[in-house]
Amino acid sequence: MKIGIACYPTYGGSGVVASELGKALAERGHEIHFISYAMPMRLDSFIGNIFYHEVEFASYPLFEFPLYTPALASKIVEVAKFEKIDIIHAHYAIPHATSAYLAKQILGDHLKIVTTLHGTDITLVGLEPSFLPVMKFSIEQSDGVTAVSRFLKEKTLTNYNIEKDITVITNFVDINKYKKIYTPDVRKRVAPEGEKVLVHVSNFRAVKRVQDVIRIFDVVRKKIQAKLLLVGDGPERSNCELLCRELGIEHDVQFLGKQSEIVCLLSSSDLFLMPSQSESFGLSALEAMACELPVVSSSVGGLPELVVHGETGYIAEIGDIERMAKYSIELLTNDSRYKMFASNARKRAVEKFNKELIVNQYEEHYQQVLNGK
Ligand code: GMT
Repeated sequence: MKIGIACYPTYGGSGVVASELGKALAERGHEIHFISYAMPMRLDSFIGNIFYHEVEFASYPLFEFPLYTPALASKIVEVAKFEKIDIIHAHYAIPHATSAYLAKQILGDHLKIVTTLHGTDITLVGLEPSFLPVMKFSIEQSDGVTAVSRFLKEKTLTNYNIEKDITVITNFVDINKYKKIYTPDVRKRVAPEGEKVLVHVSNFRAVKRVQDVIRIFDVVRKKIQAKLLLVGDGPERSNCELLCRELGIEHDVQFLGKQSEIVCLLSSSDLFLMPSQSESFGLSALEAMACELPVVSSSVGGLPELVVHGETGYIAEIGDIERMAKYSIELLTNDSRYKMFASNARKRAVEKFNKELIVNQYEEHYQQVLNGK
């Protein structure tokens, strides 16, 4: 198949899923054309069968805001026409599904659109009155729609009052790349006194509740010797640094910023924290599980579909810092339970969310869309 992928290129779950999916499809012999305003983060090396088309958008004194939606639509038209694309896969509905719809109107019905709903495109941003009608329409006009969790599918159907068949295709992980590796040097640098290591990876938006991560760690640290690794960057970073200083724990917390080599850091850690306010799936928690890390998370969104309470980690109400800290301490002080959870976490990633399995589901979905089912 010839597949065009329209996605955000930045540090974020939808761009990661789009890039990893494109790479996996290219390895299977499909021709993949990425369309975005910058090179997607994870397309960092040359892979045959993968092409990248940059969306250019002109500025003009009259335009107070960049007009990305029509510029993206024009680029989709150009790529689809000249590269003879079969399917445009729009990742994150705003504005990708809308631009794809526009392109289809220009090119005709033979161009098929698959839209994957990722999270805040449905639960937050898409609900804004200024987006909602366009979102609903663009989703309804897609030939195929997938959502990354059962939770997100239900939210879409109810919030947008959509009567559309939505296929749940979860996030996935490359279990050969994401696996525990031996990292004695890094571990020694991170935790020189043999401390336990807690880790959190995100884009530091308010929705991730990174301050809760710090408060959970503060409670844990009072009971056991521990260090906290914070990976990623974003709007909440300064507030988080301030909080660490206020709590007097700044020497035990390392802000590592955006990191591309995450496996080594996960392998040097013991427990992953994800106390999000909203999370349609939780890709970074899955990547941690594949590296044998139990996860302590909030119970929101799709997280209970990923984290099995009492088997691969624990879940608690949003903001219940005491409980999440209690669960963390329980795991970090009980060696046999910890080992069982760590191995269960890896097993669940391998059995339910491994790349081969999920990419098969996307291929099947494309085929159904092309067959008009
Ligand atoms: O909604 C977002 O936060 C943005 C989105 C992204 O593009 O980074 O993240 C979402 O998509 C990921 C990949 O499908 C999911 O694993 C995340 O759970 C989801 N984030 C939220 O729902 C907050």
